[in-house]
Amino acid sequence: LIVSPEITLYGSVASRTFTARWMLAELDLPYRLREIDLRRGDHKQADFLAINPMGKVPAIVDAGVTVTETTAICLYLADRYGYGRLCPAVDDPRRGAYLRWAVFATATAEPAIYLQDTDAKAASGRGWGLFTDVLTTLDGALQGGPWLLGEMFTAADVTLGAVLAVALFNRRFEPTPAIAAYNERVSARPAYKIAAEQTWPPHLFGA
Ligand SMILES: N[C@@H](CCC(=O)N[C@@H](CS)C(=O)NCC(=O)O)C(=O)O
Repeated sequence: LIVSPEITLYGSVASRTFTARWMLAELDLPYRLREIDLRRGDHKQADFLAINPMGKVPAIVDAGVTVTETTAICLYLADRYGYGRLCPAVDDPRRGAYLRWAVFATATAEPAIYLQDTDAKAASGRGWGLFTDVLTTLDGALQGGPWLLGEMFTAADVTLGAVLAVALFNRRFEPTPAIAAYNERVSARPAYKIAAEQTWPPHLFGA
């Protein structure tokens, strides 16, 4: 079944819209862009709040289906338009690792990297735990490669790759050699480069 996507991406420059754009570019999907200007406050206006009551970008609407949260957007697009690319099939044993790392990227790694809790007692009650545990976990997951599922590049690499790329660009943490090498590999992908240029246009942010 070949479907013709009718995707609208709600996004802004210099934002996590990067992740959605990267995924759309990996799948070579056409989409309409609705620019949500965060400085002007478009994201807190009623028309956008009707799409995402959090008032956050990115969001997509695909033929009437609304998806928010970068990881959900990546998983949705891979399932819907991957046709075997960018995600293992539901009965493939790699599906467990795929879902695990895709969710880990934004539910655990991202808050741990930005908050960097060091108090083990406090961290045990928090969903993201200790930063050092996250670093060890990611380092272990990236020992094989080139991607999280070995030779198969998936949407999980987009969600994790985007979190790591932005955090490393902003020098939020010192990467292990395996994390640094993975970051080099993801940033060399043509779709990553397209999304980076669209999200941080050189005329606004420099090359
Ligand atoms: N958990 C969300 C985070 C989205 C998010 O925080 N987006 C930021 C831009 S990078 C935003 O829209 N901030 C505007 C605001 O919260 O006022 C996701 O993964 O999509």
